Amino acid sequence: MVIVEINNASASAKIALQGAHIFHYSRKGEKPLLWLSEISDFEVGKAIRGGIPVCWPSFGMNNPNLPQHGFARTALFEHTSTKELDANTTEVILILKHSEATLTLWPYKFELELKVTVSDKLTMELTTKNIDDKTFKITQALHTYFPVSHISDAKVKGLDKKPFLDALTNEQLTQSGDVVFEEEVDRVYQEVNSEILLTDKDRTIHINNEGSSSVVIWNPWIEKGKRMSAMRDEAYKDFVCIESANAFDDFRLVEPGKTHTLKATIY
Ligand code: TA6
Repeated sequence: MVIVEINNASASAKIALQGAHIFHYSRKGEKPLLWLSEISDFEVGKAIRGGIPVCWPSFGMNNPNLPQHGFARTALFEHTSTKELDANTTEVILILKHSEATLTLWPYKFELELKVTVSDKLTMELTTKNIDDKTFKITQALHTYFPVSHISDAKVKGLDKKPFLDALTNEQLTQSGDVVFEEEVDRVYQEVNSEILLTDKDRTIHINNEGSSSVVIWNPWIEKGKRMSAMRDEAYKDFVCIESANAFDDFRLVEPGKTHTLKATIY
């Protein structure tokens, strides 16, 4: 698998061209900010388990005609540029364009760009451009896997009183207090427009999203964890997914010639 490796004065990162998949980011002298399964395959055609899968043009099974989480996470992106903006900041651009294969799955002409800025923060800007003559609908996510000291220490703050869809029961509920993990959690929070924090014993991770009002929180817990591909049975204890999304009702319509950008900054 071809990867882009970045090392500057403030951080390091690794991005696979398959899926524009960032699978490592850490600030100098700090622990990695992304969780990566030790037994992930790194096999062409299979999504890497961990890091930041790009789910596009459909989140989950929001478009039942497409594979789960869309096709971008296993498609080969083109690495179009790397710029050293200063000693602490590197910008990488990766692009995916429609092809015969994508048009068979999803009949629209598009250009999808992921701009990754690596500094003391990691910033992703996922821009969808419609170069077709018909409007299309997208749902999407930057499906980030964050490592935690232990799942029972993890708390997600910033979602108190937010409505959410419980994807396990299909119920529409309202959050009360922090999100904690004592069982399988698979929820789509709505109307989210401020910073989210993930805390555990050792640190606080900040997540800021733009161009999005939905955030997915996921941990498979014990039983689903055992069924997940490319993941040890006990791995559910080690990570939480906090996904910067446009999911379900937060879909976006992109008109011909127009763009939509989903931006996430984490540190
Ligand atoms: O975003 C949460 C979710 O859709 C879960 O339902 C879950 O199974 C997961 O993503 C991982 O999906 P994957 O297709 O990568 O196995």
